[in-house]
Amino acid sequence: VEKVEEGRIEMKHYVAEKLDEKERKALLQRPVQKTDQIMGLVTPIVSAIKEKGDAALLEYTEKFDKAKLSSPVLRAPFSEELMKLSQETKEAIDLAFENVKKFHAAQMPTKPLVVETMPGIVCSRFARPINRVGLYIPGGTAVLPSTATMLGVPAMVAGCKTIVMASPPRADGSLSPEIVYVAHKVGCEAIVLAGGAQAVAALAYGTESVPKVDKIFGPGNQFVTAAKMLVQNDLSALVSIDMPAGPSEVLVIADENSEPVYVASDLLSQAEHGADSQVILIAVEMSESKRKAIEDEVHKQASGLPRVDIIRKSIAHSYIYSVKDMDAAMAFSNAYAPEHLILHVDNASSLVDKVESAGSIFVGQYSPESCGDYASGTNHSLPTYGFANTYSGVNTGSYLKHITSQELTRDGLMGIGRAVMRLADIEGLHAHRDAVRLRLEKLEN
Ligand code: HSO
Ligand code: ZN
Repeated sequence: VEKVEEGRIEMKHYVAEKLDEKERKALLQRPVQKTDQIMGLVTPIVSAIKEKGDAALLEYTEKFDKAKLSSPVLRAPFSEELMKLSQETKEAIDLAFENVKKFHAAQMPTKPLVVETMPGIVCSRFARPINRVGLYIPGGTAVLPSTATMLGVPAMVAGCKTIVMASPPRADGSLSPEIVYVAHKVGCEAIVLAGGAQAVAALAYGTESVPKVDKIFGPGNQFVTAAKMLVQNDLSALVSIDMPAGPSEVLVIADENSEPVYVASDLLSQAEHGADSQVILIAVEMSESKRKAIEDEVHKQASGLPRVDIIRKSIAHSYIYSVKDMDAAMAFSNAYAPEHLILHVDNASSLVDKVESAGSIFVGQYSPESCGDYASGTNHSLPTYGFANTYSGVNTGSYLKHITSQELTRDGLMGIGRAVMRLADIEGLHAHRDAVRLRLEKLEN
């Protein structure tokens, strides 16, 4: 690890060959989240909403967001007044909306899956929308209307009947007009003017004015995440969540031919999200001078950004990792399972087949993460913290459930009957066996 100049914004540097197995493993670990402490703070908030409904919700919004509201909910139709936007903003949102809609509509299963497993036995599977969904749109250090599009469009495309959004209001009680405009476009029926654990609890249990939902989506800080986990575990809420969410992250793979200006800008666009974000650069067979050029760019670009203070903190637990070849880079990336993977190398598309775990991939130097974050069509709600090894990002399927069905003919039952009776006997479940036996006996007569 090199010495850091005073004030310089610099990532740590490790060389694969100089690390032992234990040190390499440690690099795969995300900065630790203090979940116990957070749970202790969130539990009473969730209980208060469950017990006192709107009154508690209004109280927390006044306490945490400094907004004194008369009602915690905005109901559709939303007035024009609430979604006043410049033409340029409107056009940008509309363009993003259409791309996200195109890509997510194409994910909709078109027809039931039907398979005849044996003569006279037909199994099928078809999708139905989740009835009521709640979408959490973060406020905090950055308001993210793009998240309203990413969560709202697939809900609309999937055909969810009730779409409810929740987002913390500004101190004057208003919401960003971009969020209201997207809510209007997706056919959202109510917007809860609340944030944090209290908003999640209101969606999970419902209150006098907040409609209860069946599934809660959306990123958020540690309080939002803790509340989602808590309500998911409360069987009385009967609510599920999209995925466990952690701090945002990116892993960039670059080599001697990569453009330092682009590489640095991609690292920084993730680093500016939050102090807890992590950005990693895998340098493949890279000369020291190329690496220095990227480091210089990181410092130079970061110094001119309004969120430089956040970046200083996230860069402090970010690093460059030098490896000898592309196989080593891909192996590390697959083990880390990044939320975003950016391939800044020639022939980037030929590497896609080698990716085993990642939330979303950005292929080649003209595919910055920003495009996926806002407008290319893919979803930006992605698994973090290594959960990309088992979870998919939010997609149209996240708003659907699948029902299976089977229909047996008389011949079908005769063909399968002996096996079913035998298996029921093995389990000692005679009612199961007899449900087949009694039918077969009748058929034989
Ligand atoms: N990169 C974020 C999504 C986002 N970026 C929203 C800008 N706005 C998800 O990790
Ligand atoms: Zn982003």
